Amino acid sequence: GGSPRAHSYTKYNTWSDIQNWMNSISSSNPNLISKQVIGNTYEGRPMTVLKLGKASSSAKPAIFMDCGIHAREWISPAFCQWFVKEALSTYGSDSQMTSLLNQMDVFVLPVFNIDGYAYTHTNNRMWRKTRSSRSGSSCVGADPNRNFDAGWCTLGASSNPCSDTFCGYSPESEIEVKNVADFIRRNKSVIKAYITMHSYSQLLLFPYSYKYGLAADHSELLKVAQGASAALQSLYGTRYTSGPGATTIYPAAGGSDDWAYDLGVKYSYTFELRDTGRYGFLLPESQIKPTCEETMLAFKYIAAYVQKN
Ligand code: ING
Ligand code: ZN
Repeated sequence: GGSPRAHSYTKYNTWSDIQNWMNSISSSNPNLISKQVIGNTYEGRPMTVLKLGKASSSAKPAIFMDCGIHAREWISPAFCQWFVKEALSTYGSDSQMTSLLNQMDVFVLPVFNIDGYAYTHTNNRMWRKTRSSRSGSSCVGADPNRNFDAGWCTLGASSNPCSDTFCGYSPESEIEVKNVADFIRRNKSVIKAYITMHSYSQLLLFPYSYKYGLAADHSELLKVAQGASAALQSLYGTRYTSGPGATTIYPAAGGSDDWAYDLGVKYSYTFELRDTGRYGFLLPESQIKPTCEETMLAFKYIAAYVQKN
């Protein structure tokens, strides 16, 4: 075949385009990226984590970020792609990015719920859940952000397999959730921050969502979230609200940020990216660039804080 067309960071790419992009970007930047498959999805697609960071002789602390837990939130995987591009293109010129990747690793899972993401491109643009099925139910999928082992299915989740917030048949019943949870457990000693990208609502959430009680680190988590939101707002004036999930959006058990926090990953955040509902999940491609640019500032604010703490 001929040479591949350049990857577009200002379009909503298909899973196949994202896969090709991961292969080419990692083989072109071997000094800063390595690629690992952490398991396969229900339908057999490889869940690929990109590890960004300068190789080091000693173990480096790390940040884990995932995008695309929910299939229809297309701006989220677009951000993970943008982040990888920005990290590579500013390493060596931007002092913060250089220092971050020298001292820490950033694990990026560009698409968590790949089967669901593919389904939104081919069948149903508004699909949210995984694509798993079981005999005994004609309804497909569980909500991966209700399937983590954090107050599982006690609040703001449904035990009805046909619901969009179905918590699954047991914690980590969804293989995608199990693969990510296993990866984070395996790397628990180095992972200092967990960041997960959703849309929409313009919120920066932190634990807890599965209960109303405040996290032990509440005031620090709030302070960092407010600093990150201010950094984000400084670029285009986009306003974010920060707070614990249960009172800022709604109570919901089984979420990934609560699970990571209770595992011991202190800096655990859920972003709800643009917008506030005008376009909702159908955010136009013209907003990918400004959304990603402003979100980079918030990410970098959190990363700088984690790096020095
Ligand atoms: N919102 C999240 C959801 O899963 C959330 C909100 C965050 C719930 C953290 C639980 C924990 O419903 C979207 N848009 O998916
Ligand atoms: Zn979501």
